[in-house]
Amino acid sequence: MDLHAETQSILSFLGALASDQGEGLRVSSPIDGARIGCVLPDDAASAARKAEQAEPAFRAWRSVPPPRRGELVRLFGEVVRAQKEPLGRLVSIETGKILQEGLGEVQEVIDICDFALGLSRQLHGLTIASERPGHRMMETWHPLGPVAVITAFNFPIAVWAWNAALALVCGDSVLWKPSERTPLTALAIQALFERACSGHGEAPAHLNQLVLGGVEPARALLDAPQIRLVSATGSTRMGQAVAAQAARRFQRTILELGGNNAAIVAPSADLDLAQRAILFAAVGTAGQRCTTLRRLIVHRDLFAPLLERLRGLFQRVTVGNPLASDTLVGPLIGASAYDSMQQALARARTDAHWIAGGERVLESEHPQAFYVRPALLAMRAQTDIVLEETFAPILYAMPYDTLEEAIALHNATRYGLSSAIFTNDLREAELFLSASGSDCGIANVNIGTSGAEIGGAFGGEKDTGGGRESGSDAWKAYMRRATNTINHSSQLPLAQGIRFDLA
Ligand code: UN1
Repeated sequence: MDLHAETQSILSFLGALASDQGEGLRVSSPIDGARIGCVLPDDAASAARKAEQAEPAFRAWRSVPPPRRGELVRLFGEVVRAQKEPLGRLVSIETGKILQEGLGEVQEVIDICDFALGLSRQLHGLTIASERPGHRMMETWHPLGPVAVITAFNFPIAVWAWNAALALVCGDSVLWKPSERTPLTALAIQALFERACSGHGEAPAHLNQLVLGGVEPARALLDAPQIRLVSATGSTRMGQAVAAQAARRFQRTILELGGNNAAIVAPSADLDLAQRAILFAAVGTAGQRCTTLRRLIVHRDLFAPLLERLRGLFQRVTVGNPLASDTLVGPLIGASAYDSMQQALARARTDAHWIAGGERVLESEHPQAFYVRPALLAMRAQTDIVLEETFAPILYAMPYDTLEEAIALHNATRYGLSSAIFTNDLREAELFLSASGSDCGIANVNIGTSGAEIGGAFGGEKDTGGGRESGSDAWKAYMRRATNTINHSSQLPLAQGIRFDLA
């Protein structure tokens, strides 16, 4: 079966009808570049209309008790669980990530639904000691309003789910603008969500709406007065535009932007473990995760032997059709990703001792697709190109002599998403995790930079945008906090001891 036929049959099996409308936004698979569907994009007017519809949906949903809201997320998680296989395949076809990772992404959706279900009974506020006799203080968390979620091609459903599962149990309605490259998985998810809604009974119409297309409908969404929170994943440039636009209405933002993640390999590291972790983090998803490992800072004594090992692994890794079970690296998302990779490699050439890999493969078989062998570069120093994020499988390696120097190199980028140290030395590990260690939102020991679990707060500092999604207390961004003071006495003492008595 060709990819168009397979895509359409998965979509109709999942209940997403009319997913090839013949005109509008053309969707192609990075596997072979061929068309797999066509969807009608929203324009500014239809995006604004959907934002208006999100308001009554919010008003109805906010009065449904949180555990009942959790029940909807549970039902949705069940539907997704039952369709893990076809959904995972669809993710693979539309993004080019290998099937294992497509299935992993669906699992991430299921996991966050489980998390959000539990959370729906734990939207806890505080009680606070009052300075006044006969008074009590407390915090109450209330639903916030319609939430706009803008997601990127590389995690076409998981990142929406991190946001939507939380927003829904918090009592918000959701408007989802997926990447222009991955509207089909979004249509499939929307169909499954509608199915869960119809089994629930209290879910209002327009609780989660899709807004398809590019910059125009996204801008219109941000302009809509109904939107109270914008959660956006993508480039730092996009995040700056979103933040500036949102600031005009004081809309909250959760920004999950670029990363230039590094790992330090210290002298006591378990190299067998480290090399496996490094390989997955650097070449998994063809280097197209925001958590991808892009810089390796290796103790000088290990530099040559570790790089030799990695060079062998990079050479051996199977690049090809992401649906084949032995493939570890699928295609890049498209021509511009390939061009950026080649430009970065050309710029890095003069700064490198040597470069292995980086070349295009399978070009004659798939002239419209962009498969590359992951590139490993032994650098003379951490030069300008190393400090840039290139969304492709390029790993730059630099030697270091002291851990202080390694941490300085590590923190020298404008980004601050994910980081790791490989060491069996407790002092080194703790220093890396301390206030004077990694400056990232995620800091790991003896695992790679990618593949975070949903239970932790996900996001990073500096030009990564500062947002936190997914686990821990990230839910608080999707609610508004009210501080309540209750006087249960018959006196009226004022705070700060102020006296304000009529003579
Ligand atoms: C992303 O690349 O935008 O930690 C998200 C990870 C995944 C999520 C990545 N769980 O690599």
